[in-house]
Amino acid sequence: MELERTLVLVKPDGVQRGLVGTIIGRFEGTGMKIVGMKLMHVSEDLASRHYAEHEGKPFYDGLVNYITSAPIVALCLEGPDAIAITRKLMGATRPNEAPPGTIRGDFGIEVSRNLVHGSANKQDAAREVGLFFNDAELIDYARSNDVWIVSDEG
Ligand code: DAT
Ligand code: MG
Repeated sequence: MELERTLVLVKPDGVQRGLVGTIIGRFEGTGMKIVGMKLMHVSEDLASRHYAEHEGKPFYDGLVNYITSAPIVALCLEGPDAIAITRKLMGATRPNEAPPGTIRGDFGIEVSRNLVHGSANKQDAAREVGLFFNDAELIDYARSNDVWIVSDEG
């Protein structure tokens, strides 16, 4: 399995509701490695670049208002298949379609307050990690238990 990096955002509702630890814990629990993490405000400019694919859609203005309305926590997670694993833990975009056990299924009700972002594919992941983190903010390090999370024997 190829080592991937992906962008995760705990959106303003997750921060406001005190769910940062719970949400990060779900991702950490898999063994994915946190290689970048910060509390930050998203500017209008960053929001419009991050959500460029949605520009012109009916929910776009609301989406930009929401993501810029209060602080978020941005994370870069690393691991084999990190993009798909992150999306699986998040659940479907609409919380009412996200199964129990997923972040959106367990903590969300409405699509416009769905708590968490995760990059959709490799191309988006590379672009989005680059929007939220500079090189110095992404830390390469080993963990003593890495061999108990991913076998080097294939
Ligand atoms: P995802 O966040 O699961 O990748 P997406 O990329 O299709 O979903 O949309 C980005 C965000 O936009 C999504 O998390 C919530 C919001 N959104 C999507 N569709 C919406 C809709 N029909 N009404 C309101 N907000 C919506
Ligand atoms: Mg998306």
